[in-house]
Amino acid sequence: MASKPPAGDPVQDSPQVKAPKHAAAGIPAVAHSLLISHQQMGARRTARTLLKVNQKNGFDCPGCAWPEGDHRHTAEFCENGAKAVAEEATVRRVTPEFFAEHPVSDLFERSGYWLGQQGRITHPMYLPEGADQYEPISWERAFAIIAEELNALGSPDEACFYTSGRTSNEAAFLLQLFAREFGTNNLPDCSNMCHESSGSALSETIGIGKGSVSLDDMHQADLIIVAGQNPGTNHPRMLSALEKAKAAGAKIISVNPLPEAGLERFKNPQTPLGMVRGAALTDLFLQIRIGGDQALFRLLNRLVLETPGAVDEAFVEEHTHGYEEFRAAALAADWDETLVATGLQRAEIERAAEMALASKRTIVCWAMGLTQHKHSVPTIREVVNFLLLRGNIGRPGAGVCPVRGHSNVQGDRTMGIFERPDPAFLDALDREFSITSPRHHGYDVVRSIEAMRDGDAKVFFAMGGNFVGATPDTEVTEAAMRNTRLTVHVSTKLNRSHVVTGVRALILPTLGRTDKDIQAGVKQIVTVEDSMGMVHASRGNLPPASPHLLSEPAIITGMARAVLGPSSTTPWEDFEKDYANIRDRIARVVPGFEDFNARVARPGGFELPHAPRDERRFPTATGKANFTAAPVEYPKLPEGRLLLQTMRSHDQYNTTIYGLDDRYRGIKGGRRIVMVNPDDARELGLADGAFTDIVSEWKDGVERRAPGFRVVHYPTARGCAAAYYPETNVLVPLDATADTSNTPTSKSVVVRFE
Ligand SMILES: Nc1nc2c(c(=O)[nH]1)N[C@H]1C(S)=C(S)[C@@H](COP(=O)(O)OP(=O)(O)OC[C@H]3O[C@@H](n4cnc5c(=O)[nH]c(N)nc54)[C@H](O)[C@@H]3O)O[C@H]1N2
Ligand SMILES: Nc1nc2c(c(=O)[nH]1)N[C@H]1C(S)=C(S)[C@@H](COP(=O)(O)OP(=O)(O)OC[C@H]3O[C@@H](n4cnc5c(=O)[nH]c(N)nc54)[C@H](O)[C@@H]3O)O[C@H]1N2
Ligand SMILES: [Mo]
Repeated sequence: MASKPPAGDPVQDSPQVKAPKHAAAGIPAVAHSLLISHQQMGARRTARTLLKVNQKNGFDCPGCAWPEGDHRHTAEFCENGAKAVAEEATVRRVTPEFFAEHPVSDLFERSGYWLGQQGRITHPMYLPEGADQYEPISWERAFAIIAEELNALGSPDEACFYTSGRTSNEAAFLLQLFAREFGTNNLPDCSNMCHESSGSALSETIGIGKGSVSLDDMHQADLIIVAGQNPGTNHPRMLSALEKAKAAGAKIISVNPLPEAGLERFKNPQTPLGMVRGAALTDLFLQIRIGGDQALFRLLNRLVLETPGAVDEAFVEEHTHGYEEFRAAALAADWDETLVATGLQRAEIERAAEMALASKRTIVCWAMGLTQHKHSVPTIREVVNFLLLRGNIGRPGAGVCPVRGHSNVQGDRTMGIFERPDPAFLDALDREFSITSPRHHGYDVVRSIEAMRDGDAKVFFAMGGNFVGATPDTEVTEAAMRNTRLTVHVSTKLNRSHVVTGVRALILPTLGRTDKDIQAGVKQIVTVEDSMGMVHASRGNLPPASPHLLSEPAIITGMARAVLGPSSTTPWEDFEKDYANIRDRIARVVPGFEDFNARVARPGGFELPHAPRDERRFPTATGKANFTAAPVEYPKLPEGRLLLQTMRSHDQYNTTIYGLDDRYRGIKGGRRIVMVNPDDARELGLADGAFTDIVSEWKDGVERRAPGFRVVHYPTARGCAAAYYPETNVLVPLDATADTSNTPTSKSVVVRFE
């Protein structure tokens, strides 16, 4: 089973390699973001757009989900936020003429980078059965086709409704309402591939699947541990919070197989001095082996337990459950095994323990480096154990901080985008709309792919995202998509999912965050929830990319009316005319949104309740915060193999590629690179600059191959390798998923080189 890199791509992928950087942001960051913005938007539009990012009367940055502070700079933007905005606010257009010139067979041969660079899609487009060309179609006809296919299904469970995390609260609420009224909980979302492991671990242990810290907590912490996260690239505004925490005396430990520039030193573009000199951020760098984090935190827990007076006995007694069992397991943690699992020195772990013991307020932040492994859920539970031991949850300056990806991925979940909804949520929804939601669980991302592959799902609808590009096992996924009757993508830009289609396909172009949204003559706002549970309004201010676009809520209401017909008593038309009507319903269904319209009108929005943070109340099955005692796991590799993590470069937003550089890591002009520790490379006979195929090994014996990668000798931890996603998704087996959360193990793929 061999795959080839996309051919016919006019963009030459020929990586140049220089020494990695030791600081993030600064002057090159500002220069680079302005360059990309000018290319996509021109000078006037750049100024007009960037001034509105994350301002209280502007739009929410379509980049990451890091919160905005109360005191915003005039240009509260970062390099990668600016790139995300430029990508959406581009003046380039993909028109019906474009599709006439480029049949699907041509577009199929292009890279994702090329597809995205063509600009905003201007018209609804339809690919009829047997055709090789998308043709323009009216909205009415598009909705009729969806209705035809959905209503012909043997069961509503033969349809899947995917959501990516940019979708507003209003659109997400409508989509899940539509799916449930139609009769299915098949609501896979990008979370399934992202922070699902965090949600699973946190709901079980603290009773809510969300982080417990605010920005203020970050500023007040004594110790912040950043594990498995690259904020310099993926959450650049987080560096300002880390800088502020440091200025107030906090210490920072980073736990990562790679020395990431942003965590070493930050040159704050908002302050003249910071721009030049920068602040050192990391006090202790633990260069861990991929997948060694559970072992690390388990041993840290042993060291805390062995230190007299270190455990917050009162907290443990009053608020937790399962302590004795956990304590026994943690005391049994073995030094030798931990050193093997982590690749760290004993002194480094002892130093980390000293810092943890010296801290009265500790926060642990994490992202994909912790969530995308087989044992991610027990790993994150061990992080929770670590925090519970010293009472570091539910007090200022302390807590759990899973740093979310997409700008509204957390809000989409709050709105009910979930294949395993809480029965209480469904009860409230049913009462409000006089419907009967299905109670059986739906498909997540991996199960949706399996269902399409096996012919059990026949219609695939995506509210944003790039399902084909973002999911694992590219060849299997592509075959699964082709096995459907109809694929529908609500999109702003062209991507791989538009060229690997069902028998018929629709592209429904929509407004983005930056676009002005006018319904029935009135300018609409939408709302989003950030990584720290703050809900606020977002107002686009640019003329839409084309007069033929519909907003996401308008697309859902149009589809709902066509599919459900007059028998639906839901007032879809009212929802389309005024999104305040949607918010009134959200206020009655979703806890924490009481008086939604009034509260979101306040500048800065409002904070959602969080029982562990607000009142040290833990709504778990035991009514307490749960210690857990899972056996320690870590990856064990056969001879001559490395563990590959698939990650983001500095010039991409998930499957959207902004450019071919990864500036902080010293890579220029190409993406098909694989980073290998020089000592491993020598043992494996991989010269720097040599080209290799990466072959993944999995128990099914299927050979998954990603050809033609340039070897880069790079200071990653021993036994580990790193390459970019989505080029390497072909290597991730569909059934290699995390226990409990079912998240693809994109950060631990066993590979060999040929
Ligand atoms: N500019 C930009 N911003 C983004 C995105 C983007 O693509 N571009 N994507 C958004 C989304 S959806 C998300 S989810 C986030 C992703 O944000 P991140 O999680 O920062 O993204 P990744 O590039 O996957 O980086 C994973 C980090 O974990 C480290 N790592 C890998 N394996 C391990 C391990 O086993 N242990 C430890 N301790 N570390 C490990 C890697 O070296 C790397 O530093 O960013 C969001 N923001
Ligand atoms: N190997 C590997 N795979 C991974 C990961 C990894 O680290 N390694 N990370 C995983 C993670 S964390 C995530 S979150 C997923 C991301 O998966 P997705 O969210 O599905 O992918 P994106 O690349 O963010 O989607 C980009 C597309 O979204 C559309 N879009 C952009 N803005 C809007 C909008 O406002 N509205 C609508 N309707 N559409 C819009 C555009 O058409 C664009 O092409 O990928 C996952 N896959
Ligand atoms: Mo994500």
